[in-house]
Amino acid sequence: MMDKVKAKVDLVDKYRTLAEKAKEKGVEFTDVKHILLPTFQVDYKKRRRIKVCLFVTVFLVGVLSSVAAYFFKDALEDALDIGSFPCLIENNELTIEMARPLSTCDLCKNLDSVPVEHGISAKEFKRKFAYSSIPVLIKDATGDWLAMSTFSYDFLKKLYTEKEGAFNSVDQQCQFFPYKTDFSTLRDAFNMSDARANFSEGEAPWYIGWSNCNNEVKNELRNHYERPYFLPNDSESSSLDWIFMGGSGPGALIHLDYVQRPSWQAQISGKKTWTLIPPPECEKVCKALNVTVHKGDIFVIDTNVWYHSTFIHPGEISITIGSEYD
Ligand SMILES: O=C(O)CCC(=O)C(=O)O
Ligand SMILES: [Fe+2]
Repeated sequence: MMDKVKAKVDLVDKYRTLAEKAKEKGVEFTDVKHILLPTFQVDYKKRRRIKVCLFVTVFLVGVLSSVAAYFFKDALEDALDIGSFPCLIENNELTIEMARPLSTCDLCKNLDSVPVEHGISAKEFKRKFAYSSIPVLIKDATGDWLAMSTFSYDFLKKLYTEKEGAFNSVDQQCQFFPYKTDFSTLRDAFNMSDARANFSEGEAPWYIGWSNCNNEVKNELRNHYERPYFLPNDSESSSLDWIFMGGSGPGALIHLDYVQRPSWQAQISGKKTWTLIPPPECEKVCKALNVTVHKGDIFVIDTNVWYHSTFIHPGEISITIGSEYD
C-alpha cells in the first residue's frame, strides 16, 4: 500500500517537473492533451459507470421502499407494534422552523397592539381578521354559553372518567401537554390530590393542555359551548377541541405550532396574558405584542406564524376551550 502511495507521489513529482520544463520551452498542456488523455480514459469511464450504478441503486431503493411502505403499511405497523406509521423525520421545533414559509410581514407591519373588537359581524371579521393572520381579541364573545357556569376541574375530570375510552383516546390519537408538571397523561393529571387540584398552599403548581378526539366527550363539550358567532358562515370548524387549564404562573413557553389553520380560544374562567413574537424575518418592521384575555373573551390567533407564550394571572383557575377553523 505504502509503495503504491510512494509511486503516485513520485509520478506526480516527475510529471510536475516535466510539465514545468515543457512550459519553459513553450509547450502547453493543450498541445499534448490528445496524446495524454487516452492513457487515463479507462479510469474515467470506470468512475462514470460506478456513479451511474450508485445513482440507479439509490433511486431504485427509494422507489421500492416507498411502494412497499404504501402497500404493506398495516403489516409493518403490526410487525413493529407501533400505533401509526412513523415519519422518517420527527416533527420537532427544528423541522418546523426549517420548513416554515417566510412571512410577508403583512400580519404585523402596522400593529402597535392587538386589535380589540366588540360585537364584530362575521362579514367584517372575515374581511379583516379571519385569514389575514392578524390577531384579534373579541370582547365578551361567549354570551350565554353554558360552559361559563359549568366548566371546572371537577366537571372535566368527571366527563373524562365517566366516558369509556376517553383517556385512552387522548393518549393514542390526541395530544397532552404536561408543561412543567410531572404528569405523563391526562389520567395522571386528573388523579392528583384534591389539595393540589385546588392550588392549596405548599402544593406543586400545575398547568396542562390537551386535545380531545373522543366523540362522546366532544358532543358533551359542544352542549356547553357554541361556534363563535363571528366565524364566517362558510368556514369549517375543526372537530378537535383544545383545552388548557391550570393555575397562576407560566403557561406555555414560547413556541410555534404546526397546525396549518388559525384558531380561536375562549377564556371560560380566569385571566391569561399572551405574548406574541412576530416571525424573525419581520423583526425590523414589527413589534412583540402582549394581550390579556379576560373571562368571556375570545382570542383569535394564527399560532403557525406568531411565536407565542402564555402567563396565567393569580386568582381563578384558567380554563379555555378552543378550536381551529378555515
Ligand atoms: O393557552 C395556552 O396556554 C397555550 C395555547 C397554545 O399554545 C395554542 O393554542 O397554540
Ligand atoms: Fe401553541
